[in-house]
Amino acid sequence: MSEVRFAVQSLAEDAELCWRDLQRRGLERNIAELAVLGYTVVTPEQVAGGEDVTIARDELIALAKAAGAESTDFTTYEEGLSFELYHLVKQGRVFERWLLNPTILALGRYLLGSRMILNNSLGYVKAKTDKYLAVHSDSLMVPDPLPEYLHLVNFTIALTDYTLEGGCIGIVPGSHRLRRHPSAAEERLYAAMKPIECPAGSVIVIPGNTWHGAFPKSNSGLRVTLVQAYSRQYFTPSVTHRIDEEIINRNPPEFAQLLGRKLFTNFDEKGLNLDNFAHAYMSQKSHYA
Ligand SMILES: O=C(O)CCC(=O)C(=O)O
Ligand SMILES: [Fe+2]
Repeated sequence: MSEVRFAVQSLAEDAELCWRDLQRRGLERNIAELAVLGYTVVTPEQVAGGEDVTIARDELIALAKAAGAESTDFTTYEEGLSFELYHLVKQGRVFERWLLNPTILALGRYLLGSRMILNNSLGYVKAKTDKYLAVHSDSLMVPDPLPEYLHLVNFTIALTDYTLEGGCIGIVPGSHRLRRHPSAAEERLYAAMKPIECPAGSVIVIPGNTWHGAFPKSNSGLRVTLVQAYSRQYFTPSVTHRIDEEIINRNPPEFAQLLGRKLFTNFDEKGLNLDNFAHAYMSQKSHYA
């Protein structure tokens, strides 16, 4: 078992580390917006996705078409939700790279702790539609009152420009402070949604307590989105963590951790991995380091 450092011993160091990482990436405005507004938009310059914006966009369109999306006008099981693609992290190197985007990871670790795991790896391809996506919070299965700290955060990577006519996401600013899910009536409160217009390559950070939906899409063309949601390590992921070991092995150790390879839970008759177990006690090991 590795040396255990008690969380309180490394508190000052961890807090400094976290702050320096956020500062180095110019994310001070973003964390202030998260606190006050309940969401933030990270600029393409901060995200630095480069060519991976268009590569991922083209791959998602190709995957959607191959899956027959055109035959349903890019609609899916839920009104207002665009065609959905699942478990992208195992479907191409570009999605592996996005999983490790340093700006996303810095914000994720600040919001969810350094042991966070992947909760979802989704793609959306959206065509013209007159339907809204109902207002909701992504803290599925979490009962009211929602906790003040977050269980999960949705990082919505806009791979095409987000505009109101293009059916962008709408967010209800300040809704995170209510710490509850919308009621059935509030799910239709589209007038309270602020359209989140931003250029391709931006990342919209939507913490699990924040109410959001999406606008109808009146223009032609496709809106393309990669969603990476991360959660704290105790929260059951929506997408499976089963993935070829080859993919785990060709990536840095943080990839394995995001795919749940450092969890102490789900052990068998051989029992605990004590290195991983050391992180289970809140008195031991830090949140950030
Ligand atoms: O991209 C959208 O249209 C909204 C989807 C949504 O609610 C989500 O990703 O949680
Ligand atoms: Fe959502």
